[in-house]
Amino acid sequence: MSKTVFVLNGPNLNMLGKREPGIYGAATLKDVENDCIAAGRELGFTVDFRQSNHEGVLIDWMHEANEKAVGVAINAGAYTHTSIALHDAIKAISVPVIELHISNVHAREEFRHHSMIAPAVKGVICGFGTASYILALHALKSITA
Ligand code: CA2
Repeated sequence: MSKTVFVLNGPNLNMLGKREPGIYGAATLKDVENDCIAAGRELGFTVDFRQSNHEGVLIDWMHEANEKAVGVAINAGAYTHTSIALHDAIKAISVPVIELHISNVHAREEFRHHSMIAPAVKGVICGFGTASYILALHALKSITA
């Protein structure tokens, strides 16, 4: 039986493929969702893929994941760099969380070098374009029974 994983996306990721293709690529968030669903199927996961521009919604989804999912992959967008509340939500749940980024945040502006959520997650994947999502699913597979 397949296990559910949540793939969560934070602010502005609904713009993927519509602006800044030089940084984030040409794929839309719908393309990424379809790729995650297909990769998830191969790995034995049912992927529940969501995006919100609102911090509190992402926190509610973390709590929901704790009840419904075996793990979470999150691209928290700019909340990565600011959100103590998201850090606390990740600490408050018992399922593993993988932080992911499309771009290599360490090769970009200084303010993107620090992640508020990195100390709370199991591991971080960044810089592989939208393939970072697929790599995060593989990471979840490797750490869930
Ligand atoms: O590289 C990533 O995945 C980021 O999480 C993307 C965030 C950025 O704030 C992080 O530092 C790194 C930004 C997401 C906004 O996505 C857009 C996509 C297309 C056009 C405009 C924004």
